[in-house]
Amino acid sequence: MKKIEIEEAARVSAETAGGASIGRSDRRSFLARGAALTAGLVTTGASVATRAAEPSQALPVWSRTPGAPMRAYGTPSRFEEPVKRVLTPGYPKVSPGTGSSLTPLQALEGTITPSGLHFERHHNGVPEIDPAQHRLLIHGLVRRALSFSPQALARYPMTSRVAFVECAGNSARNTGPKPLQVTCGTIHGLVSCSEWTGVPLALLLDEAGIDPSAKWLLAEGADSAAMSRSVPLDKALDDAMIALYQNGERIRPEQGYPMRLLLPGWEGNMNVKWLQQLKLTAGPAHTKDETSKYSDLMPDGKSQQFTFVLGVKSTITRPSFGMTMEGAGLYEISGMAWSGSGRIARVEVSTDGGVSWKDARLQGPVLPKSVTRFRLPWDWNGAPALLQSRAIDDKGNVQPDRKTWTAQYSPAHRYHNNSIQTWRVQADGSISNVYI
Ligand SMILES: Nc1nc2c(c(=O)[nH]1)N[C@H]1C(S)=C(S)[C@@H](COP(=O)(O)O)O[C@H]1N2
Ligand SMILES: [Mo]
Repeated sequence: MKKIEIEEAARVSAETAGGASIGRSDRRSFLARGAALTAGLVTTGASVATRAAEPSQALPVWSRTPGAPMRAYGTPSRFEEPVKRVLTPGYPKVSPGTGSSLTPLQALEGTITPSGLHFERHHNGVPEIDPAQHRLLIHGLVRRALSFSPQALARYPMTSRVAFVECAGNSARNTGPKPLQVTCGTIHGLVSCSEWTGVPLALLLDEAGIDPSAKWLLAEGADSAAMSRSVPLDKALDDAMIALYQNGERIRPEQGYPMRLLLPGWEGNMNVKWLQQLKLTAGPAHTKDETSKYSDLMPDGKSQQFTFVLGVKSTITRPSFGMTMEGAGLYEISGMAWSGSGRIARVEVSTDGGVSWKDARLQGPVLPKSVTRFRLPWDWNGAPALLQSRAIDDKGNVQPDRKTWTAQYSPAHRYHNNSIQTWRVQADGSISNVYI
Protein backbone atom coordinates (compact mmCIF):
# COMPACT_ATOMS: atom_id res chain seq x y z
CA MET A 1 0.00 0.00 0.00
CA LYS A 2 1.09 3.56 -0.59
CA LYS A 3 1.68 5.64 2.52
CA ILE A 4 -1.49 7.62 2.07
CA GLU A 5 -3.56 4.45 1.76
CA ILE A 6 -2.04 3.07 4.92
CA GLU A 7 -2.94 6.26 6.75
CA GLU A 8 -6.46 6.12 5.40
CA ALA A 9 -6.86 2.51 6.50
CA ALA A 10 -5.55 3.35 9.98
CA ARG A 11 -7.96 6.27 10.24
CA VAL A 12 -10.92 4.19 9.20
CA SER A 13 -10.04 1.36 11.54
CA ALA A 14 -9.48 3.73 14.44
CA GLU A 15 -12.81 5.43 13.87
CA THR A 16 -14.87 2.33 13.36
CA ALA A 17 -13.18 -0.11 15.67
CA GLY A 18 -13.82 1.65 18.96
CA GLY A 19 -12.12 0.08 21.94
CA ALA A 20 -13.29 -3.43 21.13
CA SER A 21 -10.90 -4.15 18.32
CA ILE A 22 -7.90 -2.32 19.69
CA GLY A 23 -5.90 -5.50 19.22
CA ARG A 24 -6.54 -5.59 15.51
CA SER A 25 -5.22 -2.19 14.59
CA ASP A 26 -1.75 -0.82 14.54
CA ARG A 27 -1.11 0.47 18.05
CA ARG A 28 0.79 3.62 17.13
CA SER A 29 -1.72 4.94 14.64
CA PHE A 30 -4.52 3.83 16.92
CA LEU A 31 -3.17 5.94 19.73
CA ALA A 32 -2.43 8.85 17.48
CA ARG A 33 -5.75 8.86 15.70
CA GLY A 34 -8.13 7.44 18.23
CA ALA A 35 -6.90 8.95 21.48
CA ALA A 36 -10.16 10.68 22.21
CA LEU A 37 -12.16 7.54 21.55
CA THR A 38 -10.13 5.38 23.86
CA ALA A 39 -9.21 7.82 26.61
CA GLY A 40 -10.62 5.44 29.20
CA LEU A 41 -8.66 2.49 27.92
CA VAL A 42 -5.36 4.23 27.47
CA THR A 43 -5.14 5.69 30.98
CA THR A 44 -4.72 2.19 32.34
CA GLY A 45 -1.49 1.92 30.37
CA ALA A 46 -2.43 -1.57 29.32
CA SER A 47 -2.47 -2.89 25.79
CA VAL A 48 -4.11 -5.91 24.29
CA ALA A 49 -2.41 -5.51 20.92
CA THR A 50 0.18 -8.02 19.75
CA ARG A 51 3.62 -6.58 19.07
CA ALA A 52 3.87 -6.42 15.31
CA ALA A 53 6.46 -8.57 13.56
CA GLU A 54 8.35 -7.23 10.54
CA PRO A 55 6.07 -7.47 7.48
CA SER A 56 6.52 -10.88 5.92
CA GLN A 57 7.77 -11.15 2.32
CA ALA A 58 5.32 -13.95 1.50
CA LEU A 59 1.96 -12.49 0.51
CA PRO A 60 -1.14 -14.50 1.47
CA VAL A 61 -3.05 -16.09 -1.38
CA TRP A 62 -5.79 -13.43 -1.33
CA SER A 63 -3.20 -10.78 -2.04
CA ARG A 64 -1.78 -12.65 -5.06
CA THR A 65 -4.87 -13.79 -6.98
CA PRO A 66 -7.97 -12.05 -8.38
CA GLY A 67 -10.86 -11.97 -5.94
CA ALA A 68 -14.25 -13.65 -6.26
CA PRO A 69 -16.86 -12.34 -8.70
CA MET A 70 -19.62 -9.93 -7.73
CA ARG A 71 -22.82 -11.37 -6.32
CA ALA A 72 -26.31 -10.06 -7.00
CA TYR A 73 -27.22 -10.42 -3.33
CA GLY A 74 -24.50 -10.60 -0.72
CA THR A 75 -24.06 -12.87 2.27
CA PRO A 76 -21.66 -12.66 5.24
CA SER A 77 -18.11 -14.03 5.08
CA ARG A 78 -18.00 -17.81 5.33
CA PHE A 79 -15.81 -17.35 8.38
CA GLU A 80 -18.84 -15.89 10.14
CA GLU A 81 -20.94 -18.98 9.47
CA PRO A 82 -21.33 -19.81 13.20
CA VAL A 83 -23.17 -16.51 13.71
CA LYS A 84 -26.78 -17.59 13.32
CA ARG A 85 -30.15 -17.69 15.02
CA VAL A 86 -30.88 -20.37 17.61
CA LEU A 87 -33.98 -22.25 16.42
CA THR A 88 -36.50 -23.43 19.01
CA PRO A 89 -39.40 -24.99 17.08
CA GLY A 90 -42.36 -25.79 19.30
CA TYR A 91 -44.01 -28.59 17.35
CA PRO A 92 -41.47 -29.82 14.78
CA LYS A 93 -43.73 -32.59 13.44
CA VAL A 94 -47.07 -30.78 13.07
CA SER A 95 -45.89 -27.28 12.13
CA PRO A 96 -42.11 -26.89 11.90
CA GLY A 97 -42.49 -23.12 11.44
CA THR A 98 -44.22 -22.64 14.77
CA GLY A 99 -42.10 -21.43 17.64
CA SER A 100 -39.25 -18.98 17.71
CA SER A 101 -35.68 -18.34 16.72
CA LEU A 102 -33.37 -16.14 18.75
CA THR A 103 -30.96 -13.40 17.68
CA PRO A 104 -27.30 -14.21 18.58
CA LEU A 105 -26.91 -10.94 20.52
CA GLN A 106 -23.47 -11.87 21.83
CA ALA A 107 -22.03 -12.00 18.30
CA LEU A 108 -23.43 -8.67 17.15
CA GLU A 109 -22.42 -5.05 17.67
CA GLY A 110 -23.96 -1.62 17.26
CA THR A 111 -27.73 -1.33 17.46
CA ILE A 112 -29.31 -2.61 14.22
CA THR A 113 -30.02 -6.32 13.87
CA PRO A 114 -29.14 -7.65 10.41
CA SER A 115 -32.46 -8.63 8.80
CA GLY A 116 -31.37 -12.25 8.38
CA LEU A 117 -30.72 -12.46 12.13
CA HIS A 118 -33.90 -10.71 13.36
CA PHE A 119 -35.54 -12.99 15.91
CA GLU A 120 -38.67 -14.83 14.76
CA ARG A 121 -41.84 -15.80 16.56
CA HIS A 122 -44.51 -17.47 14.45
CA HIS A 123 -47.75 -19.00 15.69
CA ASN A 124 -48.16 -21.11 12.57
CA GLY A 125 -45.10 -20.71 10.39
CA VAL A 126 -44.19 -18.13 7.76
CA PRO A 127 -46.84 -17.72 5.05
CA GLU A 128 -45.67 -17.13 1.48
CA ILE A 129 -47.80 -14.17 0.52
CA ASP A 130 -48.10 -12.96 -3.07
CA PRO A 131 -48.07 -9.17 -2.71
CA ALA A 132 -50.18 -8.81 -5.87
CA GLN A 133 -53.02 -10.62 -4.13
CA HIS A 134 -52.60 -9.23 -0.63
CA ARG A 135 -54.89 -6.47 0.71
CA LEU A 136 -55.12 -4.52 3.93
CA LEU A 137 -58.75 -3.85 4.88
CA ILE A 138 -59.65 -1.01 7.24
CA HIS A 139 -63.27 -1.31 8.36
CA GLY A 140 -65.62 -1.43 11.34
CA LEU A 141 -66.43 1.90 13.02
CA VAL A 142 -65.27 4.08 10.12
CA ARG A 143 -67.06 6.40 7.70
CA ARG A 144 -65.99 4.25 4.74
CA ALA A 145 -64.18 0.94 4.62
CA LEU A 146 -60.96 1.01 2.61
CA SER A 147 -58.80 -1.66 1.01
CA PHE A 148 -55.12 -1.13 0.22
CA SER A 149 -52.80 -3.18 -1.95
CA PRO A 150 -49.10 -3.00 -1.04
CA GLN A 151 -48.61 -1.03 -4.25
CA ALA A 152 -51.26 1.52 -3.27
CA LEU A 153 -49.76 1.90 0.19
CA ALA A 154 -46.37 2.63 -1.34
CA ARG A 155 -47.84 5.82 -2.87
CA TYR A 156 -48.58 7.36 0.53
CA PRO A 157 -46.05 9.57 2.31
CA MET A 158 -43.72 7.29 4.20
CA THR A 159 -41.61 7.67 7.28
CA SER A 160 -38.67 5.76 8.77
CA ARG A 161 -37.86 5.04 12.36
CA VAL A 162 -35.58 2.75 14.29
CA ALA A 163 -37.51 0.55 16.72
CA PHE A 164 -36.94 -2.64 18.65
CA VAL A 165 -39.41 -5.52 18.65
CA GLU A 166 -39.37 -7.69 21.78
CA CYS A 167 -41.46 -10.76 22.54
CA ALA A 168 -43.30 -10.82 25.87
CA GLY A 169 -41.63 -14.19 26.40
CA ASN A 170 -38.12 -12.79 26.03
CA SER A 171 -35.79 -13.81 28.90
CA ALA A 172 -38.46 -16.20 30.22
CA ARG A 173 -35.64 -18.75 30.07
CA ASN A 174 -34.03 -16.91 32.95
CA THR A 175 -37.05 -17.37 35.25
CA GLY A 176 -36.55 -21.11 35.76
CA PRO A 177 -35.38 -22.71 39.01
CA LYS A 178 -31.71 -22.81 37.93
CA PRO A 179 -29.73 -20.44 35.72
CA LEU A 180 -29.16 -22.00 32.29
CA GLN A 181 -25.63 -22.02 30.91
CA VAL A 182 -26.45 -20.66 27.46
CA THR A 183 -25.44 -17.64 25.40
CA CYS A 184 -26.78 -14.14 25.90
CA GLY A 185 -28.84 -14.51 22.71
CA THR A 186 -30.35 -17.79 23.88
CA ILE A 187 -31.58 -16.05 27.04
CA HIS A 188 -32.41 -12.57 25.75
CA GLY A 189 -32.47 -12.95 21.95
CA LEU A 190 -36.21 -12.47 21.45
CA VAL A 191 -35.41 -8.80 20.90
CA SER A 192 -34.13 -7.23 17.69
CA CYS A 193 -33.90 -3.70 16.35
CA SER A 194 -34.41 -2.47 12.79
CA GLU A 195 -35.02 0.64 10.78
CA TRP A 196 -38.63 0.32 9.66
CA THR A 197 -40.15 2.35 6.83
CA GLY A 198 -43.80 2.60 6.00
CA VAL A 199 -46.99 4.61 6.20
CA PRO A 200 -48.14 6.20 9.48
CA LEU A 201 -51.35 4.43 10.45
CA ALA A 202 -52.95 7.74 11.51
CA LEU A 203 -52.91 8.82 7.86
CA LEU A 204 -54.92 5.79 6.71
CA LEU A 205 -57.36 6.00 9.62
CA ASP A 206 -57.94 9.64 8.83
CA GLU A 207 -58.79 8.75 5.26
CA ALA A 208 -61.23 6.07 6.40
CA GLY A 209 -62.83 8.52 8.84
CA ILE A 210 -62.91 7.40 12.47
CA ASP A 211 -66.35 7.07 14.02
CA PRO A 212 -66.43 8.85 17.43
CA SER A 213 -67.51 5.57 19.08
CA ALA A 214 -64.32 3.81 17.94
CA LYS A 215 -61.81 3.38 20.79
CA TRP A 216 -59.91 0.24 19.76
CA LEU A 217 -58.93 -1.61 16.66
CA LEU A 218 -58.51 -5.29 16.04
CA ALA A 219 -55.43 -6.14 13.95
CA GLU A 220 -55.33 -9.52 12.20
CA GLY A 221 -52.65 -11.33 10.21
CA ALA A 222 -53.07 -13.38 7.02
CA ASP A 223 -51.11 -16.35 8.38
CA SER A 224 -53.01 -19.55 9.12
CA ALA A 225 -52.80 -18.74 12.85
CA ALA A 226 -54.96 -15.68 12.05
CA MET A 227 -53.03 -13.99 14.84
CA SER A 228 -54.97 -11.00 16.10
CA ARG A 229 -54.67 -8.38 18.82
CA SER A 230 -56.73 -5.45 20.10
CA VAL A 231 -54.93 -2.12 20.02
CA PRO A 232 -56.12 1.07 21.74
CA LEU A 233 -56.93 3.74 19.15
CA ASP A 234 -54.68 6.26 20.93
CA LYS A 235 -51.63 4.15 20.13
CA ALA A 236 -52.76 3.70 16.53
CA LEU A 237 -52.97 7.49 16.16
CA ASP A 238 -49.72 8.14 18.01
CA ASP A 239 -46.74 6.34 16.43
CA ALA A 240 -48.15 3.19 14.80
CA MET A 241 -46.89 2.40 11.32
CA ILE A 242 -47.79 0.00 8.53
CA ALA A 243 -44.22 -1.10 7.88
CA LEU A 244 -43.30 -2.07 4.33
CA TYR A 245 -39.50 -1.93 4.57
CA GLN A 246 -36.96 -3.28 7.05
CA ASN A 247 -33.40 -1.97 7.03
CA GLY A 248 -33.92 -0.43 3.60
CA GLU A 249 -35.30 -3.44 1.76
CA ARG A 250 -38.78 -4.88 1.58
CA ILE A 251 -39.73 -6.44 4.89
CA ARG A 252 -38.57 -10.05 5.17
CA PRO A 253 -41.18 -12.87 5.00
CA GLU A 254 -40.24 -13.78 8.59
CA GLN A 255 -41.03 -10.23 9.72
CA GLY A 256 -44.41 -9.95 7.97
CA TYR A 257 -43.96 -9.51 4.20
CA PRO A 258 -45.57 -7.65 2.56
CA MET A 259 -46.60 -5.53 5.59
CA ARG A 260 -46.71 -5.55 9.37
CA LEU A 261 -48.18 -3.40 12.07
CA LEU A 262 -45.40 -1.68 13.99
CA LEU A 263 -46.27 -0.43 17.48
CA PRO A 264 -42.99 1.01 18.75
CA GLY A 265 -42.18 0.02 22.34
CA TRP A 266 -45.18 -2.29 22.72
CA GLU A 267 -45.25 -6.01 23.33
CA GLY A 268 -43.93 -7.94 20.30
CA ASN A 269 -47.11 -9.95 19.85
CA MET A 270 -49.13 -6.81 19.04
CA ASN A 271 -46.88 -6.03 16.08
CA VAL A 272 -49.10 -8.12 13.83
CA LYS A 273 -47.25 -9.53 10.82
CA TRP A 274 -48.73 -10.27 7.38
CA LEU A 275 -51.33 -7.66 8.36
CA GLN A 276 -54.61 -8.06 6.48
CA GLN A 277 -57.24 -6.22 8.48
CA LEU A 278 -57.79 -3.48 10.99
CA LYS A 279 -61.31 -3.36 12.37
CA LEU A 280 -62.25 -0.34 14.46
CA THR A 281 -64.27 -1.31 17.52
CA ALA A 282 -65.66 0.18 20.72
CA GLY A 283 -63.71 -2.18 23.00
CA PRO A 284 -61.05 -4.88 23.01
CA ALA A 285 -62.07 -8.10 21.24
CA HIS A 286 -60.43 -10.49 23.73
CA THR A 287 -59.16 -12.80 21.03
CA LYS A 288 -57.42 -16.11 21.76
CA ASP A 289 -54.01 -14.47 21.32
CA GLU A 290 -54.62 -11.87 24.03
CA THR A 291 -56.40 -14.03 26.59
CA SER A 292 -54.56 -17.37 26.47
CA LYS A 293 -51.11 -15.79 26.59
CA TYR A 294 -49.12 -12.70 27.54
CA SER A 295 -51.09 -11.75 30.67
CA ASP A 296 -49.17 -11.10 33.86
CA LEU A 297 -50.22 -13.31 36.76
CA MET A 298 -50.11 -11.41 40.05
CA PRO A 299 -49.33 -12.76 43.54
CA ASP A 300 -53.05 -12.71 44.50
CA GLY A 301 -53.83 -15.09 41.63
CA LYS A 302 -55.49 -12.40 39.53
CA SER A 303 -54.21 -11.51 36.10
CA GLN A 304 -53.46 -8.14 34.55
CA GLN A 305 -55.74 -7.64 31.57
CA PHE A 306 -53.02 -6.33 29.25
CA THR A 307 -49.37 -5.29 29.47
CA PHE A 308 -48.68 -3.21 26.40
CA VAL A 309 -45.60 -1.11 27.10
CA LEU A 310 -42.36 -3.02 27.52
CA GLY A 311 -40.22 -2.27 30.55
CA VAL A 312 -36.77 -0.71 30.63
CA LYS A 313 -34.13 -3.37 30.16
CA SER A 314 -30.49 -4.03 29.34
CA THR A 315 -28.11 -6.92 28.88
CA ILE A 316 -24.34 -7.25 28.71
CA THR A 317 -23.55 -8.93 25.41
CA ARG A 318 -19.78 -8.95 25.94
CA PRO A 319 -18.19 -10.52 27.94
CA SER A 320 -20.85 -13.20 28.32
CA PHE A 321 -21.34 -16.96 28.49
CA GLY A 322 -19.46 -18.84 25.77
CA MET A 323 -16.54 -16.41 25.75
CA THR A 324 -13.33 -16.86 27.69
CA MET A 325 -11.34 -14.04 29.26
CA GLU A 326 -7.74 -14.16 28.08
CA GLY A 327 -6.11 -13.18 31.36
CA ALA A 328 -6.15 -10.00 33.40
CA GLY A 329 -6.07 -6.69 31.56
CA LEU A 330 -8.13 -4.50 29.38
CA TYR A 331 -11.64 -5.40 28.19
CA GLU A 332 -14.66 -3.48 27.05
CA ILE A 333 -17.98 -4.30 28.67
CA SER A 334 -20.55 -3.78 25.92
CA GLY A 335 -24.29 -4.28 25.81
CA MET A 336 -27.71 -3.15 24.70
CA ALA A 337 -30.39 -1.17 26.54
CA TRP A 338 -33.95 -0.34 25.51
CA SER A 339 -37.26 0.86 26.91
CA GLY A 340 -40.81 0.77 25.58
CA SER A 341 -41.47 4.11 27.28
CA GLY A 342 -38.88 6.26 25.58
CA ARG A 343 -35.15 6.95 25.50
CA ILE A 344 -32.45 5.34 27.59
CA ALA A 345 -31.17 7.99 30.01
CA ARG A 346 -28.44 6.02 31.75
CA VAL A 347 -26.92 2.57 31.98
CA GLU A 348 -24.94 1.61 35.05
CA VAL A 349 -22.55 -1.31 35.11
CA SER A 350 -21.43 -3.26 38.16
CA THR A 351 -18.50 -5.68 38.27
CA ASP A 352 -19.16 -6.68 41.90
CA GLY A 353 -22.71 -8.00 41.72
CA GLY A 354 -24.49 -4.70 42.35
CA VAL A 355 -22.45 -3.41 45.31
CA SER A 356 -21.03 -0.51 43.31
CA TRP A 357 -22.03 0.95 39.94
CA LYS A 358 -20.35 3.01 37.23
CA ASP A 359 -22.05 4.93 34.44
CA ALA A 360 -21.41 3.36 31.04
CA ARG A 361 -20.97 5.52 27.96
CA LEU A 362 -24.12 5.63 25.83
CA GLN A 363 -23.28 5.48 22.16
CA GLY A 364 -25.34 7.93 20.13
CA PRO A 365 -27.74 8.44 18.60
CA VAL A 366 -29.93 7.56 21.59
CA LEU A 367 -33.33 7.05 19.96
CA PRO A 368 -36.67 6.48 21.71
CA LYS A 369 -38.10 2.93 21.79
CA SER A 370 -34.97 1.67 20.15
CA VAL A 371 -31.78 -0.12 21.18
CA THR A 372 -28.96 1.96 22.66
CA ARG A 373 -25.45 0.53 22.83
CA PHE A 374 -23.50 1.09 26.06
CA ARG A 375 -19.80 0.65 26.67
CA LEU A 376 -17.48 0.71 29.63
CA PRO A 377 -13.73 0.03 29.63
CA TRP A 378 -12.83 -2.55 32.29
CA ASP A 379 -9.38 -3.31 33.58
CA TRP A 380 -9.92 -6.83 34.88
CA ASN A 381 -7.59 -7.70 37.77
CA GLY A 382 -8.05 -11.43 37.19
CA ALA A 383 -10.18 -11.98 40.31
CA PRO A 384 -13.72 -13.41 40.17
CA ALA A 385 -16.28 -10.77 39.20
CA LEU A 386 -20.06 -10.45 38.84
CA LEU A 387 -21.10 -8.37 35.84
CA GLN A 388 -24.46 -6.62 35.75
CA SER A 389 -26.06 -3.76 33.84
CA ARG A 390 -28.95 -1.60 34.98
CA ALA A 391 -30.81 0.68 32.57
CA ILE A 392 -32.80 3.79 33.44
CA ASP A 393 -35.07 5.52 30.93
CA ASP A 394 -36.03 9.16 30.46
CA LYS A 395 -39.33 8.60 32.32
CA GLY A 396 -37.36 7.57 35.41
CA ASN A 397 -38.11 3.83 35.11
CA VAL A 398 -35.30 1.72 36.57
CA GLN A 399 -34.56 -1.85 35.52
CA PRO A 400 -35.39 -4.00 38.57
CA ASP A 401 -33.05 -6.52 40.13
CA ARG A 402 -34.03 -10.15 39.97
CA LYS A 403 -35.61 -10.36 43.43
CA THR A 404 -37.68 -7.19 43.01
CA TRP A 405 -38.96 -8.29 39.62
CA THR A 406 -39.86 -11.78 40.84
CA ALA A 407 -41.72 -10.44 43.90
CA GLN A 408 -44.13 -8.50 41.66
CA TYR A 409 -45.75 -11.66 40.28
CA SER A 410 -47.11 -15.08 41.05
CA PRO A 411 -44.32 -17.72 41.19
CA ALA A 412 -45.48 -19.31 37.91
CA HIS A 413 -45.21 -16.04 36.02
CA ARG A 414 -42.72 -15.88 33.14
CA TYR A 415 -43.68 -13.00 30.81
CA HIS A 416 -42.12 -9.54 30.52
CA ASN A 417 -38.92 -10.38 32.38
CA ASN A 418 -36.85 -7.19 32.35
CA SER A 419 -34.84 -7.99 35.46
CA ILE A 420 -31.08 -7.55 35.82
CA GLN A 421 -29.08 -10.62 34.83
CA THR A 422 -25.62 -11.55 36.11
CA TRP A 423 -22.56 -13.00 34.37
CA ARG A 424 -19.98 -14.50 36.72
CA VAL A 425 -16.39 -14.21 35.53
CA GLN A 426 -14.12 -16.72 37.20
CA ALA A 427 -10.38 -16.48 37.76
CA ASP A 428 -9.79 -19.07 35.03
CA GLY A 429 -11.52 -16.76 32.56
CA SER A 430 -14.71 -18.79 32.20
CA ILE A 431 -18.07 -17.01 32.27
CA SER A 432 -21.36 -18.37 33.58
CA ASN A 433 -24.94 -17.23 34.12
CA VAL A 434 -25.81 -16.91 37.82
CA TYR A 435 -28.80 -15.91 39.94
CA ILE A 436 -28.05 -13.44 42.73
N1 LIG B 1 -49.73 -12.61 12.09
C1 LIG B 1 -48.85 -12.83 13.07
N2 LIG B 1 -48.28 -11.77 13.65
C2 LIG B 1 -47.39 -11.96 14.65
C3 LIG B 1 -47.07 -13.27 15.10
C4 LIG B 1 -47.67 -14.37 14.44
O1 LIG B 1 -47.41 -15.53 14.74
N3 LIG B 1 -48.56 -14.11 13.43
N4 LIG B 1 -46.20 -13.40 16.17
C5 LIG B 1 -46.17 -12.28 17.10
C6 LIG B 1 -45.22 -12.38 18.15
S1 LIG B 1 -45.63 -13.35 19.48
C7 LIG B 1 -44.08 -11.61 18.17
S2 LIG B 1 -43.05 -11.61 19.50
C8 LIG B 1 -43.69 -10.81 16.99
C9 LIG B 1 -42.35 -11.30 16.48
O2 LIG B 1 -41.92 -10.55 15.38
P1 LIG B 1 -40.71 -11.06 14.49
O3 LIG B 1 -41.00 -12.50 14.13
O4 LIG B 1 -40.64 -10.15 13.34
O5 LIG B 1 -39.49 -10.97 15.35
O6 LIG B 1 -44.63 -10.88 15.95
C10 LIG B 1 -45.97 -10.96 16.36
N5 LIG B 1 -46.82 -10.87 15.21
MO1 LIG C 1 -44.14 -12.85 21.17
